[in-house]
Amino acid sequence: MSVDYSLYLITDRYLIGSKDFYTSVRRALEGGVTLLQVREKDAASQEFFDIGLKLKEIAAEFNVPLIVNDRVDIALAIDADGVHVGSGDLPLEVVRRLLGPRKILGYSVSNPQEARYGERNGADYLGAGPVYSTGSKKDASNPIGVEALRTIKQSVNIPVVAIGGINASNLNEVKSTGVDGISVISAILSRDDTFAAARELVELWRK
Ligand code: TZP
Ligand code: MG
Repeated sequence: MSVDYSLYLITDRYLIGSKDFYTSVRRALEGGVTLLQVREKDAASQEFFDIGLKLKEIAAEFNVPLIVNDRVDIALAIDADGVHVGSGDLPLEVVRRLLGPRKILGYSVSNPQEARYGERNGADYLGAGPVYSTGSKKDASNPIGVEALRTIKQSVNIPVVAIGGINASNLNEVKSTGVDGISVISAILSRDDTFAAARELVELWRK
């Protein structure tokens, strides 16, 4: 499956404020989001399943793949397009075995060693960061910066998506590292108009 990583939206239902969660995500997809991840850290299984199923239906209307954060069981239960894991989750090769060869498998990295580990152990793409400081991940490590991002990109042959504090004002700097896309939470979901936010990012990315 060929995947467009250019604008990868990750959900956080707490960032929506008074907006409707599904409407906000739908508007962002209309604005040009190319890949969607359901990441709902403290959701119980039933709630995660319900949110995932609904988002999968919405994403499918736009032909956008849906990736599930951490939870292989939820991904299988809703027949999602893939799973994204980090070093504290199930080992990559185990996730790959559970998912089968055709699903998309993403892995979080913050240095070239982890990137090469991910590439060797079955990841289809890497999420690299946090590039800048972020308020959207409670246990985020220190920002790695754009030069480290460039080094990570150069150390592997699979797609690399930058994550962490990315917005319209630093997108060009991120893009200059050669990465395959940007992954954002707050730059879209904390905005009142998620359509306009996504559109602006996609237009800047394509420039
Ligand atoms: N992983 C590394 S940084 C981050 C995650 C999930 C949060 C990104 O959110 P934002 O709001 O785009 O900085
Ligand atoms: Mg995880």
